[in-house]
Amino acid sequence: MNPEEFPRIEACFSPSDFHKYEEGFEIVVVIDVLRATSAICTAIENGVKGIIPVSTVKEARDYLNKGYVAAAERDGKIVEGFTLGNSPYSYMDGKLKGKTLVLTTTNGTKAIKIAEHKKTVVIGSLNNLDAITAWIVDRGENTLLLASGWKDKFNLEDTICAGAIIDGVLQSKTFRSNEDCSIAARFLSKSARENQFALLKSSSHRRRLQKLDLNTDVKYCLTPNNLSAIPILKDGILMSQENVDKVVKAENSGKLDGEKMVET
Ligand code: 3SL
Repeated sequence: MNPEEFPRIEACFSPSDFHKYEEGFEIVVVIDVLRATSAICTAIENGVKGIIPVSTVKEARDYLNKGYVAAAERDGKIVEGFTLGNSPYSYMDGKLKGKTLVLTTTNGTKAIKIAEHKKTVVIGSLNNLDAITAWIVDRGENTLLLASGWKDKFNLEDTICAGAIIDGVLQSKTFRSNEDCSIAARFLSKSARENQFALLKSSSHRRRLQKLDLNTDVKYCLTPNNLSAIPILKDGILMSQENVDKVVKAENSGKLDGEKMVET
């Protein structure tokens, strides 16, 4: 195939820029290294059946009042009235295995909601770096990496993660990448390769979380390839490919609608 015809892989630095980049991309990978997408990958890998991303604390509270397991974070802290936020460590012990939970976070779930009209939305992080890279290559379609940033601003860690994914995908020699955002992300990711933690020491988000005593979370979220889960949005619920296949199979045989996936 002529390289000009290869599918594209590009980065978008912030949800506020999404409308400028989204045209022509039906696959969007949402990235929020600190901490939403790291927590989502961790939860799915540890057996959580589904995660319903919602935009507002009010929506999460409504679900909570109806008996759902619900998690809410704003400005790095668990919102009053909730016991769960976006720390990956809350989703590792298997206590939520088989459950569907509701999640709202400052940046990550907002980015997911912005992209939800696309054909396919998947979740990327440093934790599932190689897995998501291989998934993108395997799909072979135009793919946009959406960095969640911080309150619509650019951030280092999501951009570095996007750059690492682009590098990996381009190694397959079956994709192309043209945008300056993507080139910049690759440069940043190369500088970070030696020591992610050192480069990100000065990042604003890291400083914010350090003040909240969340260094352990930061270290975990910056660890590449400790997970292989690829959460996929299906009918508004993030789930593993295995569960997506089950839902599709059941839908096709008329036995189940999306709602039945939800077990509180
Ligand atoms: O998870 C998120 O949306 C984050 O951007 C917020 S935190 O500062 O990492 O808690």
